Amino acid sequence: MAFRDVLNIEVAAGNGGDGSMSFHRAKYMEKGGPDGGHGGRGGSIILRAIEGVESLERLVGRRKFKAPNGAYGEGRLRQGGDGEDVFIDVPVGTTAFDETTGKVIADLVRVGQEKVIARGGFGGRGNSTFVSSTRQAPRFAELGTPGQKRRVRLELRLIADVGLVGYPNAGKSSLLAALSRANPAIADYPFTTLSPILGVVDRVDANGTPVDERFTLADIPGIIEGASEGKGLGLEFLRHISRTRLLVYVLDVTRNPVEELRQLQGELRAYDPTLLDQVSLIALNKVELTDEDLAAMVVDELAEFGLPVVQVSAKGGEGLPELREAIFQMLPDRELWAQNNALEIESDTVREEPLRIEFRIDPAARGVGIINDGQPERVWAVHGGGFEERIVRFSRFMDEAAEYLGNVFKRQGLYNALKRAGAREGDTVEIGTFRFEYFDDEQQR
Ligand SMILES: Nc1nc2c(ncn2[C@@H]2O[C@H](COP(=O)(O)OP(=O)(O)OP(=O)(O)O)[C@@H](O)[C@H]2O)c(=O)[nH]1
Ligand SMILES: [Mg+2]
Repeated sequence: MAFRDVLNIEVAAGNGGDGSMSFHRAKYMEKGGPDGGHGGRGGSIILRAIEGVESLERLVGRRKFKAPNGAYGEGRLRQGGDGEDVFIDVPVGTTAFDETTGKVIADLVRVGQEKVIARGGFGGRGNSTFVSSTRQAPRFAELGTPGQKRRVRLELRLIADVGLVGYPNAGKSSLLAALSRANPAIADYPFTTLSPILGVVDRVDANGTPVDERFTLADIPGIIEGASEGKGLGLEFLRHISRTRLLVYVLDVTRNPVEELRQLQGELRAYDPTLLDQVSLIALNKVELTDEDLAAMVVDELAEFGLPVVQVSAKGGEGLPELREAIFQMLPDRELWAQNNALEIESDTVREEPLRIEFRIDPAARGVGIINDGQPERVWAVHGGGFEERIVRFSRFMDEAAEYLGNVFKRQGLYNALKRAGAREGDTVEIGTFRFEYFDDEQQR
């Protein structure tokens, strides 16, 4: 299966279970107290970062994910069980976008990091909750809320410190192999490398003993002219160097390095101009194939790019310690870089819409519960403030829950707001698909 670093999936969290409307029953007792339990939470869908560069497709395995619903509450105050969360394992370096809004909803940069991408619904409260001094036997319960549903686009970008870029056959994989313990395929034909490969490079002191300092190096398929327009394999893989902190341009000294670098930078710029802002250096490879004077001439010509040039031979080992050391010295600090380059991630918390009251006059003279003598109906439509969400949770028990909801709305200042807006006795209040009569009493102040 081909390496995939982009994958679209659909996720649906579980719904919250409904609260139970139940009354205790016992022998010789006609009707006991309310004993409806709460519904359970719906399961959430959670992305989890695991180690290694793996094809998203193979890891994720499928395209649709559904977490179980929370169970209904039951009589005898039995609470419904929660739906279990569903984990989707993805390689570290995976970013998730909401396909509809385009916003980043998760950016997993550490192994083990988790992020909820679809939140399970809340369970409803059972009728036992709604008992009060004036309401001994509530004949209503709260419904659960729906789980979040989303289309999500996953994108994998390697979390590497340094990226190797260059045309096919320049010797990128050879350099990776020479600098690290990675063992990439190396061959004398273009596009030997088909998917990104990571290696770890240790810093060594003058005696060749490793000191406790290292960077990760990413090798990607060769980039050819037209890559930014989708030619070759390059474009697909450019995203993997978008989060490296340093780029190494690998050039073959025996080809035309100046021209190649110009084209290469052109491709990078066309794909993402910020790639050229990365700290960079040039590894002029295969120098053992040319004489020193010729190599020196090429180095002079490359001066126009204003980048340090290190002459190396991945095959012969020449210049490799210098290249390694140059990278260590130029590599921007990780923490600082992360601070400056963090993605803005959509907040988890659902922001409540502000309360908005709209007035309109309906031609049909149908009041709520009253006949208003053929007069046009005055309607106050309530949006936001969480009122629609709340009323929906009692939709199956509207008549029974009306008084309770009325009190809640009053406490939350809805009637005062309506009054300030100009509502009069007998007007209609509309919340979502529900309508009731506005009732002005002094206590509503
Ligand atoms: N003479 C010489 N040959 C080299 C050197 N480095 C790499 N090569 C050869 O160049 C060819 C291509 O090397 P790779 O490392 O596969 O090149 P690459 O840039 O990874 O190529 P793609 O993966 O196709 O983009 C192979 O035959 C290598 O043996 C070098 O320093 N000197
Ligand atoms: Mg290669």
